[in-house]
Formats: sequence, C-alpha cells, structure tokens
Amino acid sequence: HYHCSTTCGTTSIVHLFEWRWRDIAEECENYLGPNGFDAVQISPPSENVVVAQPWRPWWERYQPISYKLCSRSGTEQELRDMISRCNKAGVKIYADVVINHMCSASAGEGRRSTCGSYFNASKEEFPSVPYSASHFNDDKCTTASGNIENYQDIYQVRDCRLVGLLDLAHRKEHVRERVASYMNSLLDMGVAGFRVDACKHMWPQDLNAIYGQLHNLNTEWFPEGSRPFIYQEVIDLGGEPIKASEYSGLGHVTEFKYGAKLGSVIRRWNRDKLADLKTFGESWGLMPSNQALVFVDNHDNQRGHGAGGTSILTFWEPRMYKMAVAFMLAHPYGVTRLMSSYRWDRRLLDGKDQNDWMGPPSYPDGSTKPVPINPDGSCGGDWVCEHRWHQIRNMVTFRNVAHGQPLSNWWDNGENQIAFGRGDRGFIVINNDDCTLDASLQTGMPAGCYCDVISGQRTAAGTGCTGKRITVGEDGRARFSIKASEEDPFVAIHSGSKL
Ligand code: LM2
Ligand code: CA
Repeated sequence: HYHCSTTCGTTSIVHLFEWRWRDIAEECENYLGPNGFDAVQISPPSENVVVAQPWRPWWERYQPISYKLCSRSGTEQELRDMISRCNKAGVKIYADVVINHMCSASAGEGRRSTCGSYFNASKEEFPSVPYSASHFNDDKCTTASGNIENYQDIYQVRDCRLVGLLDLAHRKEHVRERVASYMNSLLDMGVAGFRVDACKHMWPQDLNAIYGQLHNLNTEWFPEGSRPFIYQEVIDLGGEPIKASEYSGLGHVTEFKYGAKLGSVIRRWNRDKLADLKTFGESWGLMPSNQALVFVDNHDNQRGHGAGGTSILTFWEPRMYKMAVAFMLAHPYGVTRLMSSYRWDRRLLDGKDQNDWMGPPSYPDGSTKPVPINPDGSCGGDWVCEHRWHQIRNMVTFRNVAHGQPLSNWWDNGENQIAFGRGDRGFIVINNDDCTLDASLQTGMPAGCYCDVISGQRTAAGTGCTGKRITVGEDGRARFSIKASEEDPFVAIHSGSKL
C-alpha cells in the first residue's frame, strides 16, 4: 500500500448501504483503513417500523419508531463495537439520521418495530422517545390531504407530511432536545458526523438550533474541540423555491446536479461531451466546491427513487460507471461519496423498476445476510461492493495523493477525449470517443516510469507493474494510447504509482 505523507488527505466516504455493523467493522480493519478511505456512511441506526407488504423493503429504515439503536444492521452493542473498531482503523463513521419524520401515518399500532417498541401511528404516539400528537406539525400544515402536494410552496414542503410520513415539529424545544440527544448518543459512541436525511423538509433555523446542541466528537479518538461533519440531503435540481444554499451555512449539502450532469456527459446525451467538463463546477450552476457533497449515484437514485432522473449511472452499467467515478475522484470538486450496493432482481417496466423496494440479501426470517469476501477480493452473495473494484479503490488513493493540488494541464480533443492533472501528483486520461486516443501530453509529473492504476497497479515490492507502463520524460510529457474498445478506456498515474 502507498502510505500518505503529511500533505495528502483521506477524502472519500463510502456508503455501505444496508451492511450489518459486524461486517462494517471487519471492512474497516481489513480493507477501508489500509486503503485510505476516510469514512463510512452507515444506514439509519435508529429503530424503524417493520414493513411486511412489500417484504422488508430497504425504505422501512426511513420510518423511525424511536431512537433506540437496534435495526436490521445489528444491535446497539454491535454498533458500538463497530464504531470503536473503525475509529481504531482510522475510518470515521457518519450516521444517516432520519429526523424530519417518524413512520407513515398508516403504519398502524403495536410492536412491529425493530426493537419491539410500542407505537400508535394514527394517534401519533411514540412512547419510547417519547413523542405524542402535539410534537407533530398537523396544526401548521394547510393542505387538504395533510401531505406535501406542491413543491412550489415552501410552507407545505417543510410543514406537511412527506409521502404520508408523520412530520415532526422542530420548532418545539422538546423535539429539538430529543433529536439532539439521539445525535449526541451517537457522537458519544464515537461517530464523527451525520448525513441528515430530508433536510429540504426542515427549516434551516430549526436545524441550526439542533446542531447547536450537539456535543464535540469523542476525545477518545478525536482532537479536543472537534465538531461533527454534517452533510445535509437537500435535493435541489433547480426549478423549486427552496435552494440548497439556504443550508450551506450549516454544513455541507448534497449536490444532486453533479451526478445528473456527469451521467449525461458520459452517456453523450444531447451532444454533451467530455471536453465540456473543462469548466465543471460553479459555472455549471453547481454550488461552491467547499460546500458540496458529491456522488455519481446514491441509494435512492440508483433505483429510480429520489432525484436525478435517467442519466444517473450505476453499477448496472459498469464501464461508464467506472469512468464517471474515476473522473469524480480525480477532479478536485467537492467531498466525494462512493456507493456500495447490493444487486436485486431489477424489473424495468416502461422505465419504472417494479422491484425498486427490494431490501438487502436476507434470510427468510428477514435478517440481513453477511457480506462474504471472495479470495480475489470481490464480494459474494449479491453484494456488489463497487468500492472493492480495483479501479475505484486505486482512484481513492489517487484522490488522497492529489489532495490540495489544483486542477492542471487540462487537455481535450474538442470531443470525448480529455486529460488533466493535479499539480505534480497525478494525471488522468479518459477516452470516451469511438476512436483511438494517441497523444503526447504534458503531465506536470516528475520524470520517471509510472504504473497505470486502472489496467493494473504497482506490485507489492514496488518495482513491478501489472498494468500499462507510462514513461514521463524530463520535459514532463508522456505518450498515452487508449483504444476505444478497451474494457476501461482510461489511464491514471500518481506519485504513489511511480516505479
Ligand atoms: C430521503 N431523503 O430525503 C431518503 O433518501 C429516501 O430514501 C426516503 O424515502 C425519504 N427521504 C424519506 O426519509 C424512502 C423511499 C420512499 C419511502 C420512504 C419511507 O424513497 O419510497 O416511502 O423512504 O419509507 C414509502 C413508500 C411510499 C409511502 C411511504 C409512506 O414507498 O409509497 O407513501 O412509505 O407509507 C404513501
Ligand atoms: Ca418537515
């Protein structure tokens, strides 16, 4: 492994979607730490409603019943153990927190919840928190259905029910205190931050008040006075009055335009082309880089939920997907998040997936299956593990090595062949045209022989290379040749891949 000097960072978050805590702990120790991943985004750790119709969908975890910490991913004890082992391995944990709402108004009554806590959805009673009817926004919402009906009206987007989910009244101190105390229990256990779900549906001033009550990070693992890293899910593709920028003063914000636009460019839709990416960033209508959390796909839009539309690339289209992820990791814009998925029985009917609800690989009793690791390092049993694809893993290293370096030495052929560097630390060349790329390009890198980390990588001894060898001359130039038919039509070299 390439060990970073003090100037490089750990910069990539991986969402281990629906993984069990026990498997995440092992992954931190065996893979993520050694490969320089910064952090894991975990699925919501809070107690949720158990949905049987359809059978145990992934989205039941977005319907909290209480802030007790048992879920399909494991027990509170397993969560605690995982957080501590990941921190020890140098991998932070960011928890997905669902705080806008509780379960669906039609979820019924009883103890069909992941810790067995009693609830009564129609009476809005959640005694394990506790919340009762006065802690919800019914008095504020003015739509006939009680649901959000029109996204042009900022009041209903914040104060009415999102797809029928009971909407919490964060203006009330009790609700703020309960939410903050949930987040604080996670901070005290050692999490380093949060993905905050559905922020568009909460008032920025209320979130500000909640964040203000949060503890510093646990000093067992983090420097005294460290604040949690917060990234807020706000779906802003333009065209609605609520803007992502209303939230950027409070923390990072998801940039949904990023994956939608990058997908369109790589698919070469509407004459979009790679050469256009020369100016990718703010001038495209994206938020400032230092506020943005970026991703090619997420757990929603990889299956047609949430937003992004049909241009979104996923593991189902691996060749284009790897190109998109490599571009993202090489390019300095934003904080990057990778998706790690499971495969499901996708059934597209008129563009809509009939099985978009399907949960993770599981046993008949509904419990989630472990993630088996094959001898070749890939995952078995329908776990896709994009983060273990060597092209993606090696680009995570590229991003760490290039951290803090500006985009430099841009080149393109006016169409779909591009190249760019990151100061003198790394250089990537991508050929998404239908013809061969063959060019001598200024890399900005010190002279020497480098190993391409896409077609292979440097061997453990450091002198061998299982991929293409790239020679950078005294003048910084190197010749690159990439056929349009190659399995991965891109090449990347960095300081750590020097032979
Ligand atoms: C999010 N961000 O703002 C999550 O990223 C997204 O995955 C969540 O929706 C959403 N907000 C609420 O937390 C998912 C899923 C929905 C699902 C909800 C609640 O995309 O389809 O809604 O979780 O589980 C489901 C049903 C829907 C039904 C609703 C209430 O799919 O048809 O609406 O439950 O019963 C009547
Ligand atoms: Ca709300």
